Amino acid sequence: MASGTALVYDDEMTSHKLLWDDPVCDIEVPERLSSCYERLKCYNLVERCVSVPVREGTEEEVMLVHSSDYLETVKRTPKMTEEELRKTSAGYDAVFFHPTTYRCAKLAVGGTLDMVDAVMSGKTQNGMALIRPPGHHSQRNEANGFCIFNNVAIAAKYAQRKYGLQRVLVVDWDVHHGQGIQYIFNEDPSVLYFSWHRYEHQQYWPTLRESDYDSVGQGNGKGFNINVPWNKIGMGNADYVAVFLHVLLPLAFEFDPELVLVSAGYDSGIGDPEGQMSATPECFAHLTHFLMQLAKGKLCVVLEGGYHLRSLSESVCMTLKTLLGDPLPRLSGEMAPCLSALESIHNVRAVHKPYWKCLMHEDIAPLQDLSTRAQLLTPLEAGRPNSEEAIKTDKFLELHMKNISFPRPHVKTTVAVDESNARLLSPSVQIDKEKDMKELKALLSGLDADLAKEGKDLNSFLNMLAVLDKIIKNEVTNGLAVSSEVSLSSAIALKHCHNLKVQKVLCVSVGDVDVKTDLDDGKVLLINISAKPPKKSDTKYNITVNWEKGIETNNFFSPALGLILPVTYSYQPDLTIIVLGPNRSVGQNGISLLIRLLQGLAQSHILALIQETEVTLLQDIIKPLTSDFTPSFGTYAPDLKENVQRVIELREQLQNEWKLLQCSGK
Ligand code: Q9C
Ligand code: ZN
Repeated sequence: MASGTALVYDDEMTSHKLLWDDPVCDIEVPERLSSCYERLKCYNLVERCVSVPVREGTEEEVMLVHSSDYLETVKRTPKMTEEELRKTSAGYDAVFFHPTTYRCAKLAVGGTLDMVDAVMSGKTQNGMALIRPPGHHSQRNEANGFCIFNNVAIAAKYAQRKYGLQRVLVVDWDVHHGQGIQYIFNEDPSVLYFSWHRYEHQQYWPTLRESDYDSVGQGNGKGFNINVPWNKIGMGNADYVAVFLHVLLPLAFEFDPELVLVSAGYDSGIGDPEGQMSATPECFAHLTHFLMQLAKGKLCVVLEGGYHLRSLSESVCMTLKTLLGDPLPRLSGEMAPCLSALESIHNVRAVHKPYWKCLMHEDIAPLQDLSTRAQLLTPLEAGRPNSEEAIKTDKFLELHMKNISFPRPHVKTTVAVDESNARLLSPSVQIDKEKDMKELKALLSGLDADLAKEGKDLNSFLNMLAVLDKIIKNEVTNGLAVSSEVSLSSAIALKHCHNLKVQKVLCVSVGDVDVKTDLDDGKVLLINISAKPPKKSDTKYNITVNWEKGIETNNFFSPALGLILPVTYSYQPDLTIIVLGPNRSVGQNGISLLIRLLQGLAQSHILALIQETEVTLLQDIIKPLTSDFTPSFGTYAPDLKENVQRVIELREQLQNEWKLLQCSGK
């Protein structure tokens, strides 16, 4: 199994710079690269990566995407005088050439391809390339928007050529539309291109009609181009997460890519003078974490834009930390998407419904008329209140990063099981029998459970508490315990969390599990996934997802992405308990996916409880809890209609309470 993270960086790419006055281009500075690297060093991240040297991309590689005429033009620039460089630059929109530009652009391509090789060969699991000049605006015959060669588009073609890949996903989270990538793959169904971008009803650069949500691709490529236009500025964490959960991820899991490339521009982050958005650095940790669940974890992140140096470098660090498998910081801010974002989400889902099975059963209202809508909305008005942080972003970020930094536990997973599974007891948990037994008895009496348990049962509760304590103390990130009675075990755990002042606990159970708790609303959120219809009606904090096992399908995407994650990301727990009982209607892959996705919450703190009778599951639970695992889903099978309908019903019922469930403006 591949492990490790490739890091591509070379000082030489700082030599490309603007030699004359140009207010359009003067934000694309060499310090963009050096400040990222400095910050990575501050967080001791560089030494944890596999350093991949850059090389020049070859002419052949450049010509996977670009015309030889264009290549020849760029090739002539190193010998030009400043006057000639200016003239050549002026021939394009928002571009500058320097005598070293050609060399740097080749290094950017080569560095990106080296990273793709590291990941595709299994030398590393994933990677990040800190390069410039950026690429996503550049086109077959032209440079555009600071971009010379289209690094990511070349990487997609290269990976397909060299490794025979059938499906590559390109996620462009830069705040500008990567129209270059859209054009290159517009008729190509083997590359799924996703981009969100500041659009303001075509008022914002590059002011193209084809950047709107109704450009879905052409010919064979219909359905394989996803545009999410932002029609207001100020989009933040909730808006970004909502788009991932309701648009990108469902389609991406259905697409089932073999490699994911990210056009990672950080001008979509807070403080950026171009983007004017408000997503904080930790948001990029979560976006990265979501994408790590695709393509067996083969993920290559390539720098594009990002012009607020502090915001850029903190966000780059968050991305790299996540690639390295560190626990994720809590997402800050209220988890409610704004109306303008919901409108965009609705429109893109509506226009893609004909092409994707996962949208098939969704009852999506017709599109709003494009032309009248544009007149109703004033451009440049923030979709959400412009937070005070946007004004003094530097100061804000300094404080913010202090608040969200957290110690990295030395041990990731701890396991407590009975003797028959003793080989799994590593690292084992220490139990202070006397003291812990007293504690357990006190907990049990509060739960009026039958105390006449045989010793063995009490032992399993003691084990569970020992693991739970380690998690709460942050000595380990997550842990697992086997129990003879998971329902009671869960109730004890919840009570114990309450006693230790853990504020909010999320408890997700699968199968026949009935967790009884007398704790106040809000302290615990219970979600049960069960083949049986619920006995009681759902409330905000007690939700039953009635899910029937489909024939030959392991598909659990729609409840995971469309219901459980929106609710739990809205709730923001401090600890997650996952309970696996008997008679589960969710398959192995579904459970792995759930465990992996829930690691985005509660700073990745998870306690997994398994019913004794289900120990055959043990390895399948331990693997996703430890970082060296990447799920594999196989060919997409559509959801059962009845199942999807229940998810939609629940979404409608609960979307006023849990705002991330919303996926339309109505
Ligand atoms: N009035 C990247 O982020 N702005 N490129 C042009 C013209 C150009 C951004 C404004 C922004 C280019 C990679
Ligand atoms: Zn950009």
